[in-house]
This record gives sequence, structure tokens and C-alpha cells, in this order.
Amino acid sequence: MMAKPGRYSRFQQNKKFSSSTFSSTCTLALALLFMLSVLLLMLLALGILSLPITSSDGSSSKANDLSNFVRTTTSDKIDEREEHWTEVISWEPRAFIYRNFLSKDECEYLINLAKPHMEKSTVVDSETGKSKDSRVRTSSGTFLKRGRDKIVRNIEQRISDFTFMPVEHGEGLQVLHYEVGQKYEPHYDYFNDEFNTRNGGQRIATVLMYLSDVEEGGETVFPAATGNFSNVPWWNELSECGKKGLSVKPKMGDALLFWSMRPDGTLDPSSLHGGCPVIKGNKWSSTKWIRVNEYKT
Ligand SMILES: O=C(O)CCC(=O)C(=O)O
Repeated sequence: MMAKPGRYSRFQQNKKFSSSTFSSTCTLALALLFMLSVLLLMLLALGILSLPITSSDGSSSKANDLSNFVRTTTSDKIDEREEHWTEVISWEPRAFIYRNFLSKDECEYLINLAKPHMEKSTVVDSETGKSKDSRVRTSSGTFLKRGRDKIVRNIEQRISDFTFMPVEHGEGLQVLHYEVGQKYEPHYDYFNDEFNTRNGGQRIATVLMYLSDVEEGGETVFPAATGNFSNVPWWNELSECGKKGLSVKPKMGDALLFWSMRPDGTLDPSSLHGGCPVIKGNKWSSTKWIRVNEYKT
């Protein structure tokens, strides 16, 4: 005869039951917590979520604040570039060189991207504001859409960090190729017509990046610059055209920044500049024109 379960054994059974329920609930909760953490980490890694950055005064950062600056000065992927530094070359126009701005790989990447799409360069007709063929500019070139890929986005972010102008104010990069004898006569980057300023307003600054060295000629010349331009250390290496003003000798990876507008917002005629004829070799460069306002692409 089986003994009836007593009160004590029922209590033991209940206890066993509730402790196993408790442990499976715990396991479930831990598993859920683990899955949530993995999901959160994945969202953070993909950049879909970001952690709020808190400034020293305790306020959290907004979309347009300087958190970008902190990011770029500490963690930008610029390590493959050689040592880099900036030089002030003129205050009229305001012009600066950033040595080794691009790595060799980045220069080659831009050239290879552009090569299959090169077309004869045009200039802007000041009467109509439309593009036209010209003997003033004999190079060939093509535009790369702003933000078209990761490498281009990296370069555009670096330009923004260098100029303190938002990426969204930049036109797409233009890649230019000059063969022997090809040139760009002195001109202004700012516009004299209303048509071209409708999107983004006036061009305020230009960043010219040299994607190749040039054996002889091909300098960027500022014929209206003030100051003793024969004092530049590279004076003896300049072509006849290059000696007509303040000149920069193309060197692969270097970037030249100059401002077409003064700090008071007026147009700066001393920003007149041109590309001297290439005498020996090939010149590849890339231009980023930057507007006063956002430029819609
Ligand atoms: O190639 C150069 O040195 C000058 C180019 C230029 O003037 C421009 O892209 O606006």
C-alpha cells in the first residue's frame, strides 16, 4: 500500500517546482538581456545609434556642434599619409598649403575613378551662366558626386576639417588632367552672374589637391597676390609663367586652400589664379569648390 503524500512532501514538491520556474525565468531574462546587448552593439557599430556626447558643462551635444572636431583630430584614418603640416603662403589672397593632405593611394584612387569619364573642360559664360568650351581652359576633367563612396566621403570630411566649412557646402570633386601645353588662364572662382549662385550662393573658397607631381610647369599661379612672392623657397624651380606671381608647385598629395572672399564677405580680387602650362610630364589635380551656403547635389 502506497503511503499518501504528506504535507511535508507536498511542500517539498512545490518548492522544487517554484525553484525550477524561477531558474528558467532567470535564464530567459539573461538570454533576452544578452540578445538586447548584442543588438545594441550592432546598431552602435553600424552607426544607426550613437551615444550622446556630454560636454564639460553637462549639456549634451547637438547635430551641428563640434563633436566632429574631436572625432577627426583623434581618430581620422589618416595614418597612411606621410607626415603632414600646414604653411601660410599668403594673406592677400588668404592661401595655405596642407602638405601630404592625401595619401598616394587616395591620389591614385581619384585618378582611376575619373579616368574613364574625362571630357574637355569648360568655363562659365558670364552672360548666360552656362558652361561653354574655351581656349582659356584646355584641360580635361570630370565631376565626382559628393559622398559617392567611403574614400571620397573621408576626403570630403578632411576638407571640411581643414576649411571649417561644412561638407554640405561643397560641390562634387572635380578631377582635372593637364597634358603638355595644357593650362587654365588666370580667372576667379567666384561668379559674376545670378544663375550660378542660385544653388549654394557664392563660391567662398577652393581646395585644390595635387594628385601627381609635375616635372616642369603646371604651377598654380596667383598673379594678383601682394607680397614678395620671389621669396618662396621653390622660386628657382618655377617656370616663366610661375614667376608671374605667387606660385605653388604641384606635389602629389599636397592641398592648396585659398579664399575667394574676404572675412568681411566681400569678393577678393587678389584670388585671381590660373594653372600654368605643363612643360614636362602630366598634371592631375582635384578641385573642391566651397559655397557660402549649403550646395544641393
Ligand atoms: O590647376 C590649377 O592649378 C588651377 C585650377 C583652377 O584654377 C581651378 O580648378 O579653379
